Amino acid sequence: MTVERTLSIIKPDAVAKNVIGQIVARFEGAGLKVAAAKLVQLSRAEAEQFYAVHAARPFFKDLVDFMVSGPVFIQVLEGEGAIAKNRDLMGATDPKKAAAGTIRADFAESIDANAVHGSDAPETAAVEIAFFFPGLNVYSR
Ligand code: RTP
Ligand code: MG
Repeated sequence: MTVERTLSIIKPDAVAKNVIGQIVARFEGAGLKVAAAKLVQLSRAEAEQFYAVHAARPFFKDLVDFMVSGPVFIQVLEGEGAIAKNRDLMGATDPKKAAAGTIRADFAESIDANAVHGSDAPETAAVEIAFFFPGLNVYSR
């Protein structure tokens, strides 16, 4: 396995629930390192651009409304197989279908307010990291 980087977003519902630390602890507990992090309020334009791949989907407006409804905690996570590892830790998109013990099973409310985002492939991870952390500095430790 190779060391990868992936983009994680702790979405407004989980930030509002005050569980940033509990979610980060799961990433760290699985061997992922936080390589960058920031708490930000997304603009509509940023949320629309970030989820542009879903622009034609019926849920797009609800998704953007939700992503700008409060601050989000955005991280770059680094580690062996980080992209798939993060997706495993997150669980299925719909929390009702998410496996027990996953972040979405434990913290998500609904398919819209589903606690976390994670990049789904190396190509999307690279684009998403560059979108939120242009000129990223990564510190060895
Ligand atoms: P994400 O991109 O946020 O990590 O989630 P994902 O890969 O598991 O799911 P994706 O298919 O990329 O969808 C992005 C977000 O759109 C919302 N969604 N709503 N109502 C619906 O049928 C529906 N489908 C997707 C979810 O909030 C999902 O996280
Ligand atoms: Mg996705």
